[in-house]
Amino acid sequence: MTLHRNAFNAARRHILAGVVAAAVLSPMAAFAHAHLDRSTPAAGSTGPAPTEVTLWFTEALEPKFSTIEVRDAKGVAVHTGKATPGPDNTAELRVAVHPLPPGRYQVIWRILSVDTHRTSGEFAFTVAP
Ligand SMILES: [Cu+2]
Repeated sequence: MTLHRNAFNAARRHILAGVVAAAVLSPMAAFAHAHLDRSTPAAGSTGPAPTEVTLWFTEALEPKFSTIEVRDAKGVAVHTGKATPGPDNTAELRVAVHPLPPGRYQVIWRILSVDTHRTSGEFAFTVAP
């Protein structure tokens, strides 16, 4: 009897695992990967020095596994600390930057979206003199 019950439980666990896997896998096919929707400063823009760089994506992110780097024209990192999620938007990621002198800056982002897909990209903005 115990044996039967164990076998039954094992079978049930197996079916349950299948159901969970199906539930996890099916939305993946439906969702597009997270792409950069917009940012401040905007890609290609010229303007005043920002105190932080904020990126909004097309899908929710896993902030722990997502990064933003900001580098000056010499490739020196000018961001301070780690990228953090937006206060009430799971598709938002921001990073603070040191006071930025005029020049061109590169933003390099690597993110893990909640559908477990990794995407990355980069863009530049310019701080006006
Ligand atoms: Cu995806």
